[in-house]
Parts: sequence; structure tokens; C-alpha cells
Amino acid sequence: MKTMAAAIQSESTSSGVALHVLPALPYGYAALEPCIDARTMTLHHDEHHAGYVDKLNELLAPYPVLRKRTAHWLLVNPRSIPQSIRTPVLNNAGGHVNHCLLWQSMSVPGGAALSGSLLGAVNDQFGSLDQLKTRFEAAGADHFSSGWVWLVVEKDKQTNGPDRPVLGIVTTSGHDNPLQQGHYPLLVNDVWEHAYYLKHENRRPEYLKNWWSVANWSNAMDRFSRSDNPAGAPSEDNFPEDQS
Ligand code: MN3
Repeated sequence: MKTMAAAIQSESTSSGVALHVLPALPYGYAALEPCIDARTMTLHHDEHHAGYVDKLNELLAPYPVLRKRTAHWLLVNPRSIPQSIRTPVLNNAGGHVNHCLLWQSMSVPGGAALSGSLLGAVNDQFGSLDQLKTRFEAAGADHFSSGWVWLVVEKDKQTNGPDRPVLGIVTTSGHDNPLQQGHYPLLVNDVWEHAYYLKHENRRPEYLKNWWSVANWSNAMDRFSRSDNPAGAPSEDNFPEDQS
């Protein structure tokens, strides 16, 4: 199976412009059961995420300059997008980027435990991993309507000094991404109803609590180790249209 990083690669057409591509899941549709059922994963990836990718390509089709840009770049450069398509481009680019991050934020149960420098930062910031989980769950449960809950490296980390907060828990609405506020995402959960409703129905808090069994701490630790990049984003978030 292709790695997620490779799967995010965009394809170049013969004209040299890039198409955004739906990445393959890095695990099987049933791999996250019992937390997330295979039917939910199938619909979420093959229909919802695929729909955002298709719509983004459709919207950008008349704009060859924008088609050379990464989805990440579009998110953080909204003024470069014509106003007539700005909102739907941002919604669908965000839908694409956020779901790529979501698939990476999950792994089969039994993955690596939180350790190292990120565990130290979590203990410093939240008191314990359990307290982080409680706050993350509460933020996700309390978020009104569709959106996302994130563990981020706060944007002022570099100027806050050694005793100031490094990590934060934020929520975003629709398909907004913390990168748009300068925060760097480490871990994300999707609190749109399509992410959990078939199994958990209206019980979003139950879904959030169960979700820790599939949280991918290995990926979060890897992202944390690269979050000092002053540009704010490691290479895998810069989809490779820039190379076309
Ligand atoms: Mn979703």
C-alpha cells in the first residue's frame, strides 16, 4: 500500500497543471473497528472526502494559475482566490486538507503510546494526558454544529518564551483549518455528524471518548518534532503542485 505521504501526491496532467487527488486510506475500511465502523469509513473517505477533491478540481478548472497551487497554499492565501469562487474553494480545499490530516491522525488500535518531548509538553501544559483528553473531548462535544477539534502548536510558540503555552486545543467550523490562524495542527478529530452518526447516532461525546483508541500518537509526535519549521508547515502539507 502506498504511504499516505506518497498518496497525497498530486498528478500532473500533460498540460503541466496539477489535479488534487484523493489519497488512499493508510489502513483498511474496517481497521478502526469497533471505534469506527467500516461503513462509516467507506462513506467518509469514498464519498465525502472524494467529493471535496472532485469539487475543488471542478472549481479550479478555469484557473490554470490556481491549479498549480497546493490545497494548503489556497487555504492560507484566500485573497489570491477570485471572490466569485473563494468561499467554495476554501471549503473544499479545507475539506481535502483536513481529511488528509484526519486519516493520518488515526491508526489501528494498539499503536504507539504518547512519549518523548510531546508527552513532556502535554504534561507541562495540561497536567496529564488524561486532562488533555478531557479538554479535547469537551471542546469537540461543545462545538456547535459541524467542525473539527484539534491539538495544535500555538502560533506564538516561537515568541512566547520557554514558560508560555506551546500546545493548544482549538475547534474550527465547517472545513476551516488552524493553519489559517497560524497554528500548526498535530492531531485532529472530525465532529461532523457524517464521521460518527451511523454508529454513535447523536452521542458525539461517546464517539469522542472512544476515539482515543485509534488516535495516532506516533504521527502527532512526528509532527511535533517538525513543528519548529518557521514556515509553519512540513513538506507533506505542501501538496506538490508547487513542483509542477
Ligand atoms: Mn468528515
